[in-house]
Amino acid sequence: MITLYGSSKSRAARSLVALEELGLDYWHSPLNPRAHADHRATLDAINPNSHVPVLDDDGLIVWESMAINLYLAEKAGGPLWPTHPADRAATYQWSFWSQTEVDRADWNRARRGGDEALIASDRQGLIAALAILDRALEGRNWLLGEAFTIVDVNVATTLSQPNENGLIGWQRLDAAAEGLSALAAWLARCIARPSYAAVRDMS
Ligand SMILES: N[C@@H](CCC(=O)N[C@@H](CS)C(=O)NCC(=O)O)C(=O)O
Repeated sequence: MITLYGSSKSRAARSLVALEELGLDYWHSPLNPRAHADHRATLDAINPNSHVPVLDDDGLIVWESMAINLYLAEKAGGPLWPTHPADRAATYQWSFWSQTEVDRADWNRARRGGDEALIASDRQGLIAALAILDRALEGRNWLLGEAFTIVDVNVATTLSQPNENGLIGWQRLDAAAEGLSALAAWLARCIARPSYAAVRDMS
């Protein structure tokens, strides 16, 4: 039995999209620790970091959205999990890149602090990172080429959760308006998938 903890309006959306794409049976517990003290207590018992998402796979607890998604995709096998080591290397590379270069802790500080200079440099830094992804996507439908795989789920959901309608990061950047046309087209393909629609409707 698989349980995924975390509201669809949080980073848990990344793992909910992965579960939908992999076609796995699971139970969703939409923990919202900021709104409910009892949810916080439940979360603290399964993740010492007190963050969602958390996966419980028959008693195996995994936290960190990218770890959860890579674990699920490898375990499920099938078309979302690349068989060639070079493709798996690219999968790890872009998944970790999305966390260190896009979902950065220091950029979260800009969001909370309200410091205009920090917000402007956050925006420039995000655009510079996105330009790297844009170049990698030129001439290809998906990050690994012709096949949609788990790395597309990981990077797309980090950039824009289903409830964020294709706008990127907390500053809600529009890739097309920034001239990132390959990235904009790829993101549009990702968010048009049924998995995004399914998660958008969840609690
Ligand atoms: N790197 C973690 C980040 C998880 C994270 O920051 N989750 C937020 C929700 S979006 C959280 O649980 N924050 C704790 C809180 O809301 O108190 C991951 O990707 O799983």
